[in-house]
Amino acid sequence: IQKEALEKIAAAETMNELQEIRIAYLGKKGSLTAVLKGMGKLSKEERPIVGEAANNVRQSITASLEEKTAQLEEKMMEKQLEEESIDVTLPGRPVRVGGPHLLTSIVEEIEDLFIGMGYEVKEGPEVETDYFNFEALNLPKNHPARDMQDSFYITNEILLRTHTSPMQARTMLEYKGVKPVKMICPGKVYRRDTDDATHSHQFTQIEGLYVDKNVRMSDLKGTLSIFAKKMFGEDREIRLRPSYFPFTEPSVEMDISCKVCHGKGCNVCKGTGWIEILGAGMVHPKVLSMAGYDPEVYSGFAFGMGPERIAMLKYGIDDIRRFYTNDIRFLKQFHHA
Ligand code: FA5
Repeated sequence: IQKEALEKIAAAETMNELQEIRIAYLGKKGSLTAVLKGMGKLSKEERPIVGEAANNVRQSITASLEEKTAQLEEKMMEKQLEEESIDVTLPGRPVRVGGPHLLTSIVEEIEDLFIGMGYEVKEGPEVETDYFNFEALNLPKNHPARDMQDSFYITNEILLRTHTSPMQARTMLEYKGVKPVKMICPGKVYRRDTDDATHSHQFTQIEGLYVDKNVRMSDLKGTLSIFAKKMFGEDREIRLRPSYFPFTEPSVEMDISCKVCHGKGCNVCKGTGWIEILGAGMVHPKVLSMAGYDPEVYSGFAFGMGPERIAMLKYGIDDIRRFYTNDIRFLKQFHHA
């Protein structure tokens, strides 16, 4: 039995095999166990001799099993180390880093420019009340100019804001008619416009508002001129055209000079050499007084611009939808910006 067991142990290659050998010899039904069980049938003289021999065999098999188990464990460990080892001399795989979206960069650039002129940056709700989106801006119910901005209503009184102008009224109320106000507010706005190369149903605006004593139209023109030159270069001209917004009087639209281009893919600056980028004007006295500022004491200007249009002009982007379709080949071009 001993010889046979030791040979089998020496030949075993796995832990499972060792376990089987242990059961075959030392288990309850194992062959050595059978010898020990059969001792009762032996004579008094034979018993101690056979008993001692059987115990020796048991000890030798047990010791051999232990030794082999240790050997196999060591082998497994070596194998595992070999398989899992890392070749530190292999060249690494490049990690791709993302960058800010072009629209984010443009908005931040505009923010920085106005922060430099003493403006604070505010944020307002995208889900807005009819009161702030329209009424507080001198657009009472049934006012025909409400049609200028086709709206997404949620209930009768709540809608997705159609512009960032509600933040004019909200900020003035916050400052309670005493402190001067100098803020810009970037954010998403929503309109039931049909999407095309220059229109989107959801786009970005940046509102600006400056209210103080003795703010004049020439301050507005100077501010916008500085903005245009810093954004597009010293050689750019601006042009203010008379316009109409119910919340400013007088109202203007600002065009910026641009190179005329022709042909396919030329949607940004066709024909005239000018492109509209924002609406602006002197804050209407009614808007001032509704927000608690005395129009006899305070005056102000406001503007609202479209950063998508500004980026299109700056980088010659032909279609506003490129901002939202997120083609990585398009976005990657602006990661330096
Ligand atoms: C307004 O929304 C006024 N609230 C702006 C304003 C603010 C006037 C303060 C006076 C004082 P308007 O609808 O023209 O105005 O939009 C302003 C700018 O948003 C436009 O000049 C244009 O740059 C951009 N814009 C308007 N509609 C869209 C559109 N569908 N998709 C992309 N940009 C748009």
